[in-house]
Amino acid sequence: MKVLIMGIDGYIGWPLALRELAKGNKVSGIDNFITRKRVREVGSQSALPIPTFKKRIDYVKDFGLGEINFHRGDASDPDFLRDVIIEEKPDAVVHLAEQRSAPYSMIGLKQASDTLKQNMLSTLNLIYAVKENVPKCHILKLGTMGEYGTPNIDIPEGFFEIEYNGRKDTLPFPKQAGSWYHWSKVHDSNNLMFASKVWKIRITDVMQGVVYGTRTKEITSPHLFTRFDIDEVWGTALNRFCTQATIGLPITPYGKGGQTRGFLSLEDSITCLDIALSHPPNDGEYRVFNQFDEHYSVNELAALTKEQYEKGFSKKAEILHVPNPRLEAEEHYYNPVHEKLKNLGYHRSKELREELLVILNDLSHHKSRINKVKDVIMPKTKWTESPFNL
Ligand code: USQ
Repeated sequence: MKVLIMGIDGYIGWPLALRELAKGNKVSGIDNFITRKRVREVGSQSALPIPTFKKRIDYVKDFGLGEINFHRGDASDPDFLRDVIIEEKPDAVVHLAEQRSAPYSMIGLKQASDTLKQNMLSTLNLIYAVKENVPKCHILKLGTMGEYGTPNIDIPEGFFEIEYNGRKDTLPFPKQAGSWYHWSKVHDSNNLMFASKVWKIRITDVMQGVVYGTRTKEITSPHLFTRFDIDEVWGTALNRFCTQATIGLPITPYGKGGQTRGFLSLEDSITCLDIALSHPPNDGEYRVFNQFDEHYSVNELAALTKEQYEKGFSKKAEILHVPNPRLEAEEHYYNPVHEKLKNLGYHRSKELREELLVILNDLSHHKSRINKVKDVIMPKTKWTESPFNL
């Protein structure tokens, strides 16, 4: 299979490239390195050192994994993306090339507008490039569990059957995203669903939870590390908690800490994407996968991180509830269905406690690097105060 990975230099794009190469697939990729640039702009860096992309390609060859055909450019440029699709003629495109930080999108108008424009344009460009050049190609698009928000009822996988005024239909589940970033993914989902209907494109829209971890089966050496962000803008909950424990900062659940989300390890995220690639949808099918392993509150994750750090390193870790910079429900019902990937063979690779020790151990070798960006770990980016209760 020929797989084109958009956003191949990213946290998920890189390990996915390694997995697909290891499976003997032909891998090409695009990236404009904007995440590297934006992380530098907030005064941060990946906690684990990562090589330049040129070096990455060399290491992949040295490890006997094969070759990556790389195209540097911006997916929101339609000509660039179309030309790559024409050259590569992929069987599947994995679209990971979107601005992925909720806090970044809430900094101000410029960041909100860049997020909405670039994310929606990249998806629209991909839809057209596929429709006009490789109409049988499978689009595997990374959406987010955050598209659904936190409704007070169960969350289905994309669609649900509803009866209203005596009539029944199967409809997309209502979306209630909590940041401009999450809304950009909702708009993408709507556009993909429409494209699939009118042009019979095959689409998998993955509603992924929060990913944690430093390793996958293929990341056997620091030369192959993927990026690992920890600052308040680019880092995500559990990865940040492990980092905070590692350098002796308090672990920071925001507000009451009852916010509950679906989580999964990096290894499991890559496995799920690979399963979706190996089981493409039919012509004209738009399918939605809820991709996470288990749901946890941030309080539970903070407590587990503290427990594992204290056990593994015989040192104390502290938990500090800081004022919530976001506007979000801090105590709520949460019960999303996640069956479709399991039905295709997905099962969790490791227990969370075990994975936490792997992350903490990797980070323990990079304390001085992390300490250099210590000042950008505490939350600063605030959702505007609002009288509305989300
Ligand atoms: N949180 C804390 N303390 C922290 C950091 C986060 O309590 O130090 C809380 C947040 O308030 C939030 C939850 O943890 O309630 C998740 O926040 P996050 O920063 O880990 O994740 P989020 O902003 O939702 O976004 C991340 C990725 C995004 C992906 C999404 C999946 O950046 O690309 O789409 O997770 S989901 O959360 O399911 O929407």
